[in-house]
Amino acid sequence: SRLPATKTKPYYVTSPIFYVNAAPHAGHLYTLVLTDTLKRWNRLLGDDRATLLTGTDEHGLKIQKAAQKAGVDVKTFCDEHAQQFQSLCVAANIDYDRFIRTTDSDHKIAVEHFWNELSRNGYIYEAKHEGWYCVSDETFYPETQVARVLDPSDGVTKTVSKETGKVVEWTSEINYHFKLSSFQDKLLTHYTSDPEAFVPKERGNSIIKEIESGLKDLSISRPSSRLTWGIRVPGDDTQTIYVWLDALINYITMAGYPSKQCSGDDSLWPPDCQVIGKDIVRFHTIYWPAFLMALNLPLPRRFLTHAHWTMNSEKMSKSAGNGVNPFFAIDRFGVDAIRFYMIHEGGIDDDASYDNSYIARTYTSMLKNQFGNLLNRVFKSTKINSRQAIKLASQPALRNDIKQYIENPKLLQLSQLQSLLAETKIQYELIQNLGHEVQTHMSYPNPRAAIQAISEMIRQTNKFFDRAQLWDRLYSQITEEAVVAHYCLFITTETLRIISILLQPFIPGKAKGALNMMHVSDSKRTFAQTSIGADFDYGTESLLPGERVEGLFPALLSED
Ligand code: ME8
Repeated sequence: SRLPATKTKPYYVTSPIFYVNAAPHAGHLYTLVLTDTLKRWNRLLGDDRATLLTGTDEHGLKIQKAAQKAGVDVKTFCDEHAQQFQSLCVAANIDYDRFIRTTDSDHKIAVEHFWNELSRNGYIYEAKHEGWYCVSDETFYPETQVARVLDPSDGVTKTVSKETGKVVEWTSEINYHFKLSSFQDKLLTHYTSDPEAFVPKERGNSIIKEIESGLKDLSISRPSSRLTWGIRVPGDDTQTIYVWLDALINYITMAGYPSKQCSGDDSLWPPDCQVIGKDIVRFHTIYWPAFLMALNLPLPRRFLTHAHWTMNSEKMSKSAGNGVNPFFAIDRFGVDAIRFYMIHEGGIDDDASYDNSYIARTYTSMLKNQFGNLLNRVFKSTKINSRQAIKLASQPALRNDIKQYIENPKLLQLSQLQSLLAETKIQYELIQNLGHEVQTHMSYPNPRAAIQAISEMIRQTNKFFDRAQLWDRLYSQITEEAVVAHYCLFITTETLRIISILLQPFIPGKAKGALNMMHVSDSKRTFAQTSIGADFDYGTESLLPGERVEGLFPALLSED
């Protein structure tokens, strides 16, 4: 069955697929949350087919050795760890369309086909390969990129990668090579003609330099005697496919490769954005596009590369053993508090230091005290009937009055009302522009700037609302005062409605709670409703005296 014809292909975003050699930590959660926010944002824009792929990277020496060390059969070992990453997606509210595992059978078919095509197009040859192999990084390093260091823990001198500090071992073997060197010029042309490919741009510069300094052919298989855990080279059982070639192909397995067409408007391929950490940029922006070019397949449109979370100035990692357990963090602070913190404070350009007390502070000061309180004051108050203000604003009479006052402020006798109306006008313009501003950041994409713009709006609206002193004015005997106060209240309810719609991709649970609290109908929660006056059918009556309500943002038990 063919998909219905549409003008554009579905938005497609991918996360890296995670190695299953250890349990997930907060750094993995970050990558997932960024990816999820992008997918949800595109759904919000109205792309019902926006798709997110995540999963696990299960083959290779690193996993084979980890399973051996654990004394477990490799597939059982993978099943257990893959399950943990899948559970993390559920706990973190990651709206994935498929959780792919490189041990899935359709992926194996895709990898074998891909290999055969590379070979048919003349890009694979057999040769002796010598070099420093790093199991931890699953990569060969040239002599210039390794160093001898003394390990103080056992007094032994070891050879390590200069880039990652991980131990390497000298390896000499016959294996298959990919003609990466043939793609040097094509890659350079591609990146110079598409400067938007790297986000942030600066991260592209070092890759471009690396390409310019010359690309060597790439070893893409290992003897099956050493590497048993992987996909065999088609037609040569003695060799197993290099784990990075195998892993990268997962992104196109999802698009139905090889049985489905991988170009054109009906195709999921290529990805609109691939989210990756800064440690895996080379694999994704040199090797991967070269493999795709060798098959004349469309290239990923953009790479969002992010920096790392650190603990005590060191990268949070499985091997350093300083990884924050993301399940504990979610349990302790709530999933949306973590998502909010990570997007708000997480490093795209520079590393960010993970800090529990800061999670609590961001949640309490911004979500609970500013956003939550304002929601309560407007929609759960005995003094304010937001429903009535919204109804009034839907009628021409109030709008005509306001229009007159704006055109001729002198009509307002009270000077305080003149200044309140002037401030309301500023608030109107800010909120009317917010959707566009957030969209600009998200299309770059820069989720951090997007959420910070929303936070800034929340801060601004609190100040505006405090100064407005509405509860004294809504019931004023002076008609003009009541009119301005109702309009001002309407602009506040609109602000909260629009902010809550825009927050859905970032903190889906709490944003939904906020929209429910203001009685916004389910069908009016998309980007199309983020302009003032797009919805007049929401709002709440005032509470009865003594009526109590559950807050949307409960206090945290402890704040350290
Ligand atoms: O690299 N802060 O898997 P992986 C932020 N299987 N992000 C972090 C991080 C930290 N402290 N630590 C790790 C792999 N990450 C390969 C990918 S894709 C075809 C294959 C990020 O489990 C890291 O940057 O080691 C990477 O993007 C992701 O977690 C998965 O890391």
